[in-house]
Amino acid sequence: MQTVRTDPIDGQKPGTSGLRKKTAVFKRPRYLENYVQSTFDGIDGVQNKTLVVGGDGRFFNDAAIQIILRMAAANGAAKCIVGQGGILSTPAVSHLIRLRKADGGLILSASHNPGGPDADFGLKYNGANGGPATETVTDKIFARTTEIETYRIAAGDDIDLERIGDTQIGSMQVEIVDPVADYAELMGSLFDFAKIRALFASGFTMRFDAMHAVTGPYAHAILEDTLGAAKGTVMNGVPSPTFGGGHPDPNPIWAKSLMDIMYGADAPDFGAASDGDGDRNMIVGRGAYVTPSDSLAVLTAKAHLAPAYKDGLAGVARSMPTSRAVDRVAESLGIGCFETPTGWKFFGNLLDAGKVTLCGEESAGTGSDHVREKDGLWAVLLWLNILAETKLSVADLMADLWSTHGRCYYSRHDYEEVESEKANAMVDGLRAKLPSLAGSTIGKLRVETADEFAYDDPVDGSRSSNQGIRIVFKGGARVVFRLSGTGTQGATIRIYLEQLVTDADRLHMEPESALEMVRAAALQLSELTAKTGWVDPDVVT
Ligand code: VG1
Ligand code: CO
Repeated sequence: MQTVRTDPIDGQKPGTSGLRKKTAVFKRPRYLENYVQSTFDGIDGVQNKTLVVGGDGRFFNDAAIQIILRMAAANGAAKCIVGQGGILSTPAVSHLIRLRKADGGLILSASHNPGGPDADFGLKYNGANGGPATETVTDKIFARTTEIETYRIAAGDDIDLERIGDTQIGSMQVEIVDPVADYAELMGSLFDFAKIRALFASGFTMRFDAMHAVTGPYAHAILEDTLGAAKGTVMNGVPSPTFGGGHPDPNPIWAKSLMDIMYGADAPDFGAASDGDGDRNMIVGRGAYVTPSDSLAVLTAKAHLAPAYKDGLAGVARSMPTSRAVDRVAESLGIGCFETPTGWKFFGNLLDAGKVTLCGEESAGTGSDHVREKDGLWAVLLWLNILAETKLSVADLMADLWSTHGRCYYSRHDYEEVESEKANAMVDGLRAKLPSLAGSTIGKLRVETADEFAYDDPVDGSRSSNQGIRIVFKGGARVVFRLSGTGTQGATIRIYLEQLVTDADRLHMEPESALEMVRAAALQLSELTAKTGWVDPDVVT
């Protein structure tokens, strides 16, 4: 065991989910070590604790795990449970923490951000409920990064992460587990696998794009080996340290090859993709892309068709920028609908308190009370269960949702790597205008309410302020402005556009034209171009 003298680091306050930095920053001497020690200190030490450790397989995953294990040993942890090869998806970590009653877990991932020596790395801590660290814990970890003086690490050789079974580092036990088995069993307990197997046996076809990221082994085992989907259903199914040089973000831009298949001749019945760490999902039918907000609404409307949710839902929650489609479904079901700040950590209390069963975000995250993270494959399996029960196509299910509840046209525009001062100036400008906006007319739209979202947690009473600027217009339009908390360079401005349409003859328009008026109003209000010099977004989803 060694105690190494060290200095405070520019840890930066961990963002929407953990700390993300360029890989080169994490590889600086003592950087990872300082952050890991700060994390251990921030959770009041790991003495006699059991931790789950795993990551999405990106560059530096395995080397970082060896350091974390030796530090856990030197800090007195009783045991670490590690995915074979260092691999565990985010939802699989969440499940393992809960299943094994561990004290917490460390997930090595920068999620959908690219991986590699010149790309991004990340580390997040999840607590004993399996969910992301709360704001309070995050603040404590951050505080330690600014005052840290020493870290502890055990000497010794690397351990073999490939060999399933038990080893020791000093007096700490290390158990290497199959990353897929427990997760697959959980999925089998939630869904009607026999029905889904029968669906595939009847000729139903699917493509699942694992994007060279962590869900490959999970999707092979569950979709192909267990449910009988044809070999080749899973594409890009082997995790790669650089995600095949790609950007493992499941949206129509970065999963374009899947989109081309789904909109091409001979498209399969169903398509889906997941992200770097396996917590996001994209759903697309034959020629029918489903926005994540609409997906949450459909799943809410039909979840009772799957065994785990047959008695109905306690309630649902969505992040504030997520479209209000699910609110309309929840209202018709007579269940509660909560609006939380962006990021999964805010759903944890609602799930733990039994107030909600399903949660979702516009950024392709959907999940339920089976774990405390969003869960990409879970969402895909719930869709499959619903398709198997209803025998409808994805396009039919969408048309049904829209004709019953109206359609919330939706789009997010991202402006990436904007200079931070300019992005902040834009937000400050908007903030200053808020008090005088209600009742005014912007372009062709009349403002109903304008505010900056603050969240009062109904369970623990904590307040989270400055969670995005939202402007609601008469006639069902809304725009939200926020700065990303997951980027590693400059600022990313996100503009979220929404327009509700209930006229039967306007339910199948191009989203761009349905959103034209609210987009114009958003640009006028924010003075985006004048304030930042930007005109067109980098990514539109
Ligand atoms: C983004 C998404 C947010 C999500 C977060 C983490 O955050 O907008 O909805 O919870 O990523 O997801 P931001 O602050 O950049 O908008 V993941 O899959 O990266 O863990
Ligand atoms: Co993710």
